[in-house]
Amino acid sequence: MENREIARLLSETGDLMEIAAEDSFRIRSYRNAASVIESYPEPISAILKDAEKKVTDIPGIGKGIASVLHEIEERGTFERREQLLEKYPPTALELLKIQGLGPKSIKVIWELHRISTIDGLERLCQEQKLRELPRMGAKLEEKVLRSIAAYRQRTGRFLLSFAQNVADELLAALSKVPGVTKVTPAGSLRRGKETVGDIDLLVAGPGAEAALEVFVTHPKAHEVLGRGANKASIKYGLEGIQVDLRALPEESYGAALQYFTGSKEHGVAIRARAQKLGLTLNEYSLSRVDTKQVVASATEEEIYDALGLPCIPPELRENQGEIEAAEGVTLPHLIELEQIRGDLHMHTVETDGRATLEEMAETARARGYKYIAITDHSKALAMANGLDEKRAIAFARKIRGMDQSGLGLRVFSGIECDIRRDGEMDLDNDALGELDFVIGSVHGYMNQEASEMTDRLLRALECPHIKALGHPTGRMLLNRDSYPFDFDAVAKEAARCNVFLEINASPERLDLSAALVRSAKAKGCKFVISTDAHHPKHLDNMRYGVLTARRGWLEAKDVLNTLSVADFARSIGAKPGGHLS
Ligand code: DGT
Ligand code: CA
Ligand code: CA
Ligand code: ZN
Repeated sequence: MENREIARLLSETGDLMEIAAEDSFRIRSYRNAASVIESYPEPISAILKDAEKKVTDIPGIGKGIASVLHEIEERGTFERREQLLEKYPPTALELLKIQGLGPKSIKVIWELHRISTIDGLERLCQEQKLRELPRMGAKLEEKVLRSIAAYRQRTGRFLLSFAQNVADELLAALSKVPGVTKVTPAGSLRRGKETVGDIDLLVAGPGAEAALEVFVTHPKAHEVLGRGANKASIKYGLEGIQVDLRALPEESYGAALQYFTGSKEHGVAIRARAQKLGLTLNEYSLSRVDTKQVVASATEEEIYDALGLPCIPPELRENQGEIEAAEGVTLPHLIELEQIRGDLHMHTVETDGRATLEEMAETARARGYKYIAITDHSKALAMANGLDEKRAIAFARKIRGMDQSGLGLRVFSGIECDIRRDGEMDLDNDALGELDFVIGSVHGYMNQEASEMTDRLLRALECPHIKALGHPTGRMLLNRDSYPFDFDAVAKEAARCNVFLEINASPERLDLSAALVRSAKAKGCKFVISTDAHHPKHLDNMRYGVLTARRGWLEAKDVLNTLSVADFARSIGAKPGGHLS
């Protein structure tokens, strides 16, 4: 079993234990083990099989969890989990995804009404019976109904990073098939959309048909939904994401790529443009309507060129003005991953990160970065052992006095300072003033009224030391929407105060969204793209942040962390010290 699957079994069991109101310490040990295993570099099942190794040597894995792991390795599940599943049906876990309902409520609903499904819960609310349960009310009932609607809308979609990993596994297998000359993702994945409904892959070359066979017989193709002469669809892996593969002749690859990349709206607008030019475009070619002569088909560049346009980057293909911009030669020079020179949001073992400053710096240096900012949490996040004023000042001084020559890049002192419920920063100005890069973020009290939240954010922007607004809307993809607030007012104020808006590259957030990035740019905002890494490998998520920035039409000059280290230090007014020699 893969680490990801083991982690899922453990964390689900943690959720079931919470519904069962078990000891919180034990619940935490399951969840903690799940998170350790999920990011563990080696396959846990290999360690379990290896007589010379012990899983208990992994930090976060105690004896109890170790025996659970052995049981999972042997029979794919474990006793504690089975007992809980007897008591609470697995559908109860789905209820945890409804905002407004905690494990305790789910337990009560199950015990009093034997309801464990979303449909059942919806009926309960419609019959106004939820409000009669202890500590619930009419307001909660309305909230739950709204959450159910939102949940239904987002289910059936997957995070971009998840889809990318699945695509990478399949692309590796397909590109090995003899005679396959091209394999590419298309659809929303290629456009870098933050969530993906299904994965669309294209393959070309004399080996394309053989590739179809490899595809439908792939060990993780748990279900074959359809198989034709030149296309097939499967459900992949435990999560059952759908993947469509199309086999194409090489000469129509460009036309197919253009067609299946979409978006549908972009495709419609492009075909209308073709029509005006006396041309017709489909997934095989662009050709003349009158003579049927093929004008272009092998590459996307040739197709756009024949339509009098430069090739429009996939991230912009949403019919949101990109065709007009291409026509007027005003398409932006979109930012590229290689232009990122530093990462300005990351956590270490000082708070809830998993690695030391040195380990984070080394991974960042290996990526070619010239600088990073270490931004651990502030004291409001007591669970994460957040820094108080004293520790924050000590950290700033340590960085300033440090000989950084061995690190190979410059480390700036920073903090992710909590924005308290009233908009006051969690640390005093004396402490914040010592740090080079202060991010202000909202982590709690997210259910305030829109006006209250707006005032809270506006007030935080007045803090003289705040440099960036972290994950500005608080959304968690497929999980939690933005808290309500007046985004335009906050963006305008951020532009006025020179506070950078963060594009948080964590695949669960991608916050700001592309649409808000574009709207904030129009208001004069500047941005920072950061990973919020809690582990060195999270630094790799930068690409998702850059994709989101590209979908928001950003250029390198809109993004703070494309600056050279000297320009960056100057622009944030960094204190001297921490020099490389
Ligand atoms: P998704 O899968 O919901 O995240 O979004 P897409 O964009 O990947 O959509 P999908 O998988 O249904 O189709 C892939 C592409 O194929 C889509 O972006 C454009 C093209 N396409 C599919 N169906 C249609 C259609 O009915 N009309 C047009 N014009 N294009 C279509
Ligand atoms: Ca798709
Ligand atoms: Ca599809
Ligand atoms: Zn945060």
